[in-house]
Amino acid sequence: MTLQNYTIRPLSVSVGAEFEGIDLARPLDDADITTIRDTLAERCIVLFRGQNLTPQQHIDFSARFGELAIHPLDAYQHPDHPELFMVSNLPVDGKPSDTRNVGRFWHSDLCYTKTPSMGSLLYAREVPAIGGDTVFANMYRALETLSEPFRNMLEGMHAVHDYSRSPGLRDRDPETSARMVAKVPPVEHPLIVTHPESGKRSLFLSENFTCRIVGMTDKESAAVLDHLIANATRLENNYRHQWRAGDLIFWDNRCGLHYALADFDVDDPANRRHMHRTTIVGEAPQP
Ligand SMILES: O=C(O)CCC(=O)C(=O)O
Ligand SMILES: [Fe+2]
Repeated sequence: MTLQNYTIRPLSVSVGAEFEGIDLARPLDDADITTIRDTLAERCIVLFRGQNLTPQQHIDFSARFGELAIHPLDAYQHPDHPELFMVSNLPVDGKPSDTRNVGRFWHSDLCYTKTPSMGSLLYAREVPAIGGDTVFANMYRALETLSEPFRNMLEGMHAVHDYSRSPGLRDRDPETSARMVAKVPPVEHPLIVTHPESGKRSLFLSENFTCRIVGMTDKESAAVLDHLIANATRLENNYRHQWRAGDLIFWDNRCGLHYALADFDVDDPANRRHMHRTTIVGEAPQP
């Protein structure tokens, strides 16, 4: 049974699927949720355009996919809904928002924690006329497109993910950044992981946060990590989303990376970009 009539179309060869004709404010049954889940695990992101959701409706839809995370760090939360992480360049109490430059490099959300996020649902409330796109990459393909000898070398290896490498910390005052770093000590995760739903294997690493491969020298590690990110994020392996207000993108943090472009002036009041994000709790990545 399905409660709404919709169609699904790919967004690019490598990444993404759009559900057309679906209204997330209206009821969806378990079969619809399963279809969304399966498409997400296969395509790494799913897009729903033209949505008109209250914060509660956004939260209710997200909660059908798992427990919602409250961001572990000092984040900018919606005043009435701590589950909503605000990615916004609108001033807060007359001061520039701390989240006006979130995600300006290739990453998977909360990869620097023991249990990284399963997925995030970002809902665009206001977007600039031009700029502020988000780009996504498919980490199954990032693994598949490596040569067999290279893949064999990575088999069984672990990498260190360390929040203190975040370039965003430079924007915070030293006390806040020390407090944030103390909350999330470095963790190790397998470099090659198995997606718990699709059963397919993918690479698991981010730029900056993923700082070292266990057992390698610093130089070896840097060369390998650079190559893995460069290969993962080749243009052929991307989908670039130009946001419209009302778009909601659900991305899978277990098999995809994303990058929020800093190509517009975030401090120009004419460029309002205001998004609400929910984050689904995930499990420790398994090899
Ligand atoms: O603003 C965006 O497009 C994405 C920012 C980001 O990395 C996130 O919300 O996880
Ligand atoms: Fe992110």
